[in-house]
Amino acid sequence: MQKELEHLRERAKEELKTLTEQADLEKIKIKYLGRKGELAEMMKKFKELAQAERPKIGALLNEVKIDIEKAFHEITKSFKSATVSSANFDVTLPGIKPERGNIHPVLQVQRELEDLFRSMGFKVLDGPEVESEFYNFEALNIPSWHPARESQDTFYVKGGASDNRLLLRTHTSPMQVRALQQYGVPLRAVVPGRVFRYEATDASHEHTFWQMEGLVVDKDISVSHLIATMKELLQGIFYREVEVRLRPGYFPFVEPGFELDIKCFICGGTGCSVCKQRGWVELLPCGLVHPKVLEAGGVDPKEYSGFAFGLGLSRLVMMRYKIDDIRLLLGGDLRFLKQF
Ligand code: FA5
Repeated sequence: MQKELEHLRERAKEELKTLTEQADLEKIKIKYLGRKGELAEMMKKFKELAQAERPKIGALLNEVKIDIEKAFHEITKSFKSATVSSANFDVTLPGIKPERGNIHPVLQVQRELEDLFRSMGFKVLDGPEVESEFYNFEALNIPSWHPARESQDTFYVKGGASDNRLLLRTHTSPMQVRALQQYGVPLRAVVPGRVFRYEATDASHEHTFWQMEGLVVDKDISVSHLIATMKELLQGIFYREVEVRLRPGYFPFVEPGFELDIKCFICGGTGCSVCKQRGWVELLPCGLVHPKVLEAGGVDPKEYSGFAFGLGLSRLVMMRYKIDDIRLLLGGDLRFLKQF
C-alpha cells in the first residue's frame, strides 16, 4: 500500500501540473479528493490493514492527502492571478462608473428659496438645532404654563439649567430673537432648517421636518408687506398662480396671526390623506411680530414693527413634486431619492 500511495501522489501532482483549463480543476479535485475519490478508496483499504502496519501507513496517507491538497491550492491560486493580471484582462474596457448622489429635494427647494429671498435683500441665516427653552418658547411669548407648549412637545436633551432646559427646537422661530439680538434693526432674514417634534407620524406629519423662518423688522411694516412677500414666495416656487386662503391663526409670538393655506396639489382640492380630506394644506403660518418678541430681541416696539412667517418647507416640497407621503423624504429609499 505504501507504493500505491506514493504512486497516487505522483500522478495527482503530475496531472495538476499539466492542467491547462481551469474548468478541469474541479474534475481533478473530485477524482482525488472527492468522497468517492482515490484517496477515499485508500482510506477504505487502510481500515482493512493489520494493526501493526497502521501507524506507518496512516502517517503516509495523511502526508499524501496534505500534499495533494497543497498542490491543488497552489494551482487554483495561479489560475486566479492569471485571470486578473494577464491576457484575459482588457485594459481598454470602460471602468465601473462610481455612483454620484444627487441633492435631496428639500435642499433643492431650500436653495431656490434662499436665492429668491437674497434677491429681495434678505440675509440667509442658520440656527442651532439644539435650542434652549428660553429661545424656543419663553422669548416667543410662550411661558411654561402656556397651552401652546403642548402642541409643540419635543425631545429634551441632557444639559442646560433646570429652569432653561435644552431641547431639539420645535420650529425655526427661536431665530427671530437670536437674529434681532445679533443684527439689530432694520432686518430682513430667512432661516431654513430642521425642526423636531414629538409627533405621531402620518402622510403629512413627521417627527423631523424642515421649516423656513422669515423675519422683516423695520419702521411701518404692515400686513400688506407680509401678503406681498408671501405671494412672491409662492410664485417663485410654483411658477404659476396658486390658490391660497388666509384665515386667522393663533401663535403667541404674532399679533395678528394668520394661517396661509394652499389648495392641495395632490388631489386638486377634492380631498386626500395629505390634506386630511380638507382640500387645503396648511403651509405658511404668519403674522405681525408680537411687541414682546421685539422687546426680547432688544427692539423698541413703539418705533419698529415687523412680520414673520414659518414656512412648512417639507410640505412645500410635497406640493411641488406631488409627493403623497412626507415619510418618503427621510425614508432613505434610493428609488425615491434618485428621481430628483
Ligand atoms: C410654527 O411652527 C410657527 N413657528 C410658525 C410661525 C412662524 C407662525 C412665524 C407665525 C410667525 P406650526 O406649528 O403651524 O407653526 O408649523 C408651521 C408649519 O410647519 C405648518 O404650517 C406645516 O406646514 C409644518 N408642520 C408642522 N408640523 C409638521 C409636521 N409634524 N410634519 C411636517 N410639517 C409640519
